[in-house]
Amino acid sequence: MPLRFWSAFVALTLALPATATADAITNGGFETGTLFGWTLAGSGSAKTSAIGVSPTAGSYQGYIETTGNFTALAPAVVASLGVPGSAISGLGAGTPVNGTGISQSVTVAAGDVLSFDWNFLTSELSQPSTYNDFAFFTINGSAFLLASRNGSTFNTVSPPAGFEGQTGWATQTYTFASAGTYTVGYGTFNVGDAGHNSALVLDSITIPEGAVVVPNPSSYWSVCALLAIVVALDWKRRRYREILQS
Ligand SMILES: [Ca+2]
Repeated sequence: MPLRFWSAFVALTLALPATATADAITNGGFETGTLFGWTLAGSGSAKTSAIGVSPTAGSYQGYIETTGNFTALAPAVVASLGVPGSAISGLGAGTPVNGTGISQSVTVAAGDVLSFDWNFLTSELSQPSTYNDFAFFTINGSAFLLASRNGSTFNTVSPPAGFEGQTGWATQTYTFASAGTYTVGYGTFNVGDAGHNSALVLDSITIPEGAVVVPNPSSYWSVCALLAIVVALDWKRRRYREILQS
């Protein structure tokens, strides 16, 4: 009996399939070192801690900015994110001039939760408040303000090179009420002018899809082999008893 118990125990243990967590977001940690998986409108890239901000996970973080030769005019960024201009003006941060957006399409189940880490950097703090640069995220046509020059609190101690302050990392979540395919986007804009850089740094963008069963092919053969041993030993034991009784 003990032998059979342990054989069965081992067989069941080996039969347990491995599980892995799938994610609806592609390259949400930017660990490819690129913006692979994201549609870019403007000036953005994956950056290491060399920019003076450390990623919240891994070696890379996403970086999009408001100023520079490769930024795009606001209408182009807004169109790329798939949101109406009214959604951006509705944020109340001012009329955007130029900046950058990244986005990607995701398919989610009802109740799935988008989570991400963000940090807003700006060099507008020494400028008049008219220049209210801001950062936001978008979900299928709706926009949500993350930070602005006038509305956020900035840490101005040892700011990253080229900036006067940073909000520091914060985590934001969004729960999808209904299943479907959505565009998730991030953007940052200059307000009032096209100079004095601000940037939105992103990391650990994730929409966990729950545990997915990943069958381990070798486990089935292990189970078959162990069951064969159990059956063989049982047959041998019975046969031995029969011989003793005869
Ligand atoms: Ca990362």
